Amino acid sequence: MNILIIEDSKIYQKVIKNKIEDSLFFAKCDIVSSYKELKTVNKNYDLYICDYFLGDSEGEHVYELLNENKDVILLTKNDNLFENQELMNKLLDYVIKDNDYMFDYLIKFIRRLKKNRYIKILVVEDSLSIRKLEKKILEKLKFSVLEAKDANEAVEILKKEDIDLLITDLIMPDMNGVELIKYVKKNYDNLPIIVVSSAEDNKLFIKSIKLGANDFIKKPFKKDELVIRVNNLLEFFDTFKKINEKLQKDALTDVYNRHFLENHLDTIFNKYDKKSIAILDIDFFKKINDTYGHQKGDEILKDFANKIKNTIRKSDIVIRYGGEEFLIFMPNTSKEEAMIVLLKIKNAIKNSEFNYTFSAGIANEGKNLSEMIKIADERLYKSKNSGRDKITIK
Ligand code: GH3
Ligand code: MG
Ligand code: MG
Ligand code: MG
Repeated sequence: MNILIIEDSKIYQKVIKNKIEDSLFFAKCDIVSSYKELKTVNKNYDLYICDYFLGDSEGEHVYELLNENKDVILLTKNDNLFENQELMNKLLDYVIKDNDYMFDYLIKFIRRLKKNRYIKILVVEDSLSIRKLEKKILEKLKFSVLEAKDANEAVEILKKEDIDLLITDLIMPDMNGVELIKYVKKNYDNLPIIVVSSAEDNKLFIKSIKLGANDFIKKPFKKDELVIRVNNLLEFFDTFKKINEKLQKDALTDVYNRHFLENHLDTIFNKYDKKSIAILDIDFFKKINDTYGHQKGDEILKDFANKIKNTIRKSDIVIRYGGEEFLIFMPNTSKEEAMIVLLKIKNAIKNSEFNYTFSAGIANEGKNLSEMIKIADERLYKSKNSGRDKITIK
């Protein structure tokens, strides 16, 4: 992202440039110090960060950039400018130069802007003018925006498109916003929702939040309100997704953990008619630990997990089932095909820098997940009892 900083204070220029480039690997900043210098710039920038008063301009340069439809973030100490709603509406955002936190806000905002291109928002609103206003504000922030004039249309769009955020009116003809929220909660549980409605609809607001909407905005709203609430909610959900992913992964080997197995594998398991499960357990691992130390043991566990990950298909799932025990779920796979996968893993380990073997059991019988696991586990023990370094499928 190419950014032009327009600022007459040498100190501010440097601080802004350094803060941005240090925090955002994708950002590259150039600097101009005056309106005169700005006029000599013929390059197009993705973003203009502008001081309002320059030595040779009392804001004219800002209006000029806005007239050229440039993306401008205004930096200013002058609070009065904020009364100018027309100017505010044309800006991407503004930052008040009165404290150090402004840089954190600025950087967060730019980082968000970069991510927004990949975010699809569905706006559901029966009033054409409000719908267009919401769309315009959101598109300025680089979001992809889809529109629905009523809830039924929204349902159709949700079926076809991968929507990241739903913004919905509450009072609409036919199906109202509350009904839409019920539908979304049932079918798209993790989709964030913001409701937008007139202040008189207090009862409906409360009802929609109780049903699971994440935030609300009262009409008529200012541009800032919509921007801040949308950005904040998306940031929150990003963090939530990251934490959730971490919770499901094993820290040492970066494969799924028991938590994932217990909460999600059942649903995935039931989606497929044909499937196999393999359980793999490293042989004499206790001895490896005792002989070479726990750290070496950890390295071997990582090596084993990597060999498995590099061998299986994208649709297969690996889980660290116990200390040195891994479970592989293989959809659309027969026992014989699963056997081939495990032989490939065995082969990969032969070329590893570490010297170890594993035993395994494979199953595709059983009427549910826990039965299939039980059968695979019994076969693993057959492999162990018949001398280890073996794979059992019957
Ligand atoms: P077998 O061939 O019968 O499977 O023998 P084994 O020694 O591999 O099996 P056992 O279940 O007796 O021992 C497993 C060992 O794995 C004991 C435990 O200390 C070790 N272990 C479990 N988790 C970790 C880990 O995260 N890191 C390391 N280094 N060792 C672990
Ligand atoms: Mg309405
Ligand atoms: Mg073992
Ligand atoms: Mg074990």
